[in-house]
Amino acid sequence: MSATTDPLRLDEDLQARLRRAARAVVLSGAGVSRESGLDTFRGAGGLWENQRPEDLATPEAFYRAPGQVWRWYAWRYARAAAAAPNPAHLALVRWESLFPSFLLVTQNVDDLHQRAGSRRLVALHGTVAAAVCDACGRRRAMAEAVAASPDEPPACGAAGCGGRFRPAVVWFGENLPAAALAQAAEAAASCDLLVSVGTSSLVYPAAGLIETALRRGARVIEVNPEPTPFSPRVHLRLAAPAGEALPALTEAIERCRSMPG
Ligand code: BV8
Ligand code: ZN
Repeated sequence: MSATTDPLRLDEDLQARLRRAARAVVLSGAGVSRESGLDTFRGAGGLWENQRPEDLATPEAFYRAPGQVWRWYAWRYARAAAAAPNPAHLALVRWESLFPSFLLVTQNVDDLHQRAGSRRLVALHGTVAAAVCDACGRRRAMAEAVAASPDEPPACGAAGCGGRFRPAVVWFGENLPAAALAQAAEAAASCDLLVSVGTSSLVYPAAGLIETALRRGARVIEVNPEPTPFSPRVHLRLAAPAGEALPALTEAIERCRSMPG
C-alpha cells in the first residue's frame, strides 16, 4: 500500500458524504485495465505499425486502410480476451451492492468489467469482442469474424447485403449510442458521488460526465497516478494505481457506511 492509499484518511465531510451517498456513478477508462496487462490508449506502447491509436480509431482510417485497422482490432481483441479482470474491476462489482443506486460508465472496449461480473454497466464506446456490419448492422463475435478472416474485414454475407464487418466500437467522429449516453448523462446529473478512475479525461462526451457531476454538487473522487484536466476541481485525488486505490476506497466506503448516523 503506498502512502496515498494507506488506510484512506478521508476528511469528515467526505466520510459523511460516503456514508449518506445514495446514488454513485463510476466513470472508468483504460487505466483500470493497466494492471490486467493491457496498454492504455494514449500511454507508452500504444503505437501500432507506427500509427497513433487516435489516427486508427476513425472511420476514415478504416476506409483508407481496412486491413490495417482490422488487424489492429484483431490484435486488441486477442490481448483483451487473454487478459483477466484485476482487483480494480472486482472492487467495482462489489460497489453495485454498496449503494442503493449505482452505475458504472465505462469508456473501455475490452469487456473486462463485463467479465468481472459488473451488471449495472453502460459501455459508451462499444466492445472489441463483437463485429458489426457497416451496412445492415448484423453482429457477430469478433473471435468468429477474425477466425474467418484474420487480415481483412470479412464481407457481411447476409442475403442482398454488400456490407462488411467492422469492430463494434465507437470511432472518433462517430456518435455514441444514444441510449447509453442518455443513461450515463442522467446518472451523472442525479448522482451524489462520482468516482473517475483510470481515464485521462480528454475524450468527450464521456469526460463531460465529470463536469455534469461537479455542476450537480456531487462529491467527485479521481483515481489516477497522473493528473488530469479535472484534478484541480475534484474533492479527493488518489494518485495511485486503480488496482490498489479501489480496494482501499472500498474499505473506506464500507467503514463509513457501517458507522451510525
Ligand atoms: C463524438 C473506442 C459527436 C475505439 C474511443 C473533431 C472532429 C470530430 C470529433 C471531435 C473533434 N474534436 C473533438 C472531438 C470529439 C472527440 C474527442 O473527444 N476527441 C478528443 C481526443 C479531443 N470525440 C468523439 O469523436 C466522440 N464522438 O463526439 O460524436 C461528433 C460527431 C461528428 C463530429 C463531431 C462530433 C467519440 C469518442 C469515442 C472514440 N472512441 N474508443 C477504440 O478504443 O479503439 S475513445 C478512446 O479514448 C479509448 O477507447 C478510451 O475509451 C478513450 C479515453 O481514453 P482513456 O480511457 O482515458 O485512456 P487514456 O490512455 O487516454 O488514459 C489512461 C489513463 O489511465 C491515463 O490518465 C493514465 O495516467 C491512467 N493510468 C495508467 N495506469 C493506471 C492509470 N490509472 C489507474 N491505474 C493505473 N494502473
Ligand atoms: Zn450486412
